Amino acid sequence: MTETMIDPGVIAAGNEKTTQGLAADYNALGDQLARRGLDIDEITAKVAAYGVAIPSWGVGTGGTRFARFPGEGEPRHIFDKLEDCAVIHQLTGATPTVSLHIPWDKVDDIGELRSRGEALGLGFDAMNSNTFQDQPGQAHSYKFGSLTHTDAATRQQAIEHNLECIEIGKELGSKALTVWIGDGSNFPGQSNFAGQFERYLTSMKAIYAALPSDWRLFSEHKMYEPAFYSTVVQDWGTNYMIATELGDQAYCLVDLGHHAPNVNIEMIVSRLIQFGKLGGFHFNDSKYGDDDLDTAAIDPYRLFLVFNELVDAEQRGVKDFDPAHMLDQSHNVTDPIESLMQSAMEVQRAYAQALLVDRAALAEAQQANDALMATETLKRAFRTDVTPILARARLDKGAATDPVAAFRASGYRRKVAAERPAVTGAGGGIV
Ligand SMILES: [Mn+2]
Repeated sequence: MTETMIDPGVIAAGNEKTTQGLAADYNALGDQLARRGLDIDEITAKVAAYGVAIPSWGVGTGGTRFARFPGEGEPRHIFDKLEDCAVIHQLTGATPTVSLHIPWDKVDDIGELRSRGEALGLGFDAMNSNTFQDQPGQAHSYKFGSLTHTDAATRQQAIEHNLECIEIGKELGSKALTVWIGDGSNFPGQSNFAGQFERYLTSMKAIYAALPSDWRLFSEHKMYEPAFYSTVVQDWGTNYMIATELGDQAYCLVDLGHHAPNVNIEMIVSRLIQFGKLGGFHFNDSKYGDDDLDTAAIDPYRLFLVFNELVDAEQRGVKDFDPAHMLDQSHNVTDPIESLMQSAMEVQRAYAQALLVDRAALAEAQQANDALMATETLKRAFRTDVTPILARARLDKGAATDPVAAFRASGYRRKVAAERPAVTGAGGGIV
């Protein structure tokens, strides 16, 4: 029996108020989709089965390099974070797993962490290592790099940290390690590009060699920051070279915020699918750069276009196609629980919309070079309001039809604010 963080009575009372309206909206949408040859219940079942992982660091307020303004009742440690993640999953039914970050989430008793996850109905997704900041008592500093550092002992320390992440993950039932490094340079001439990348590959090969046979290794690219002149793993091309160089268990992770403005991310996704190297996603959004804003806050159409590629691959039956889906965003002015719930639902929305694309009509328009009809075919799916499908999927699994309203009605934030004294400097941040 899963331990619930929110009184199921609060959820039931909220759902009760929306049941009638939802039934009417769902039936109307069902009729509309039936005229397009689509079975609404099949789409609802697919959406209900969809899950996106919550990053443990996302439930705390992020902050920028200028300041961090903590919210009330912030989690003090991983056990508090798990409870917040359980709230998100209970209310949305869409986030069954948590992605941990080591050392921020390090505990003495890993077995206790695993059982706590089980009690809350949560599994553990990809492990994330951290060699972009120094930890207290660390022998060698990462100021000038980690896996690519010019000093062999520093590289070895970074490798060993990643091996430790794998060991912890094995005990938790995780099946993947995500490696993102901040290594790069701030001045032209500071680093030898080829030598630095060679050291990266050698270090990553040592990590890859320790990977259990049923695990995947994800390398995550990011254009810039904290290095402001050059970054070692700067784009998907370099990332693809890494995954190819390492072997079959190595894949590329696409963080939507880690590209230059206007880059065609959906096309990158397609390329990686075509060559069997798409490992997974960190979903978020941005106006100018990085992962600072909530998923679909700025460009929901781009998120839809990414999902259009994923559904296309799914429906074509691409072999071994199983990308990991995770959120990774920084919350500075909202309640992180509310933002993460909203974002999980936005990802589900993009998936549902992509399922509505008339693929036969699209293929026909493409074949006939009918650019207008091709693009309108996508727009037609994107413009369809799938809200009743998402709400119905939640209702069917006992989650909330309106998660944010249920969260506010539950008084959870007030309750944890009283229980959790404010902490500073704990594991929030941007990865
Ligand atoms: Mn990321």
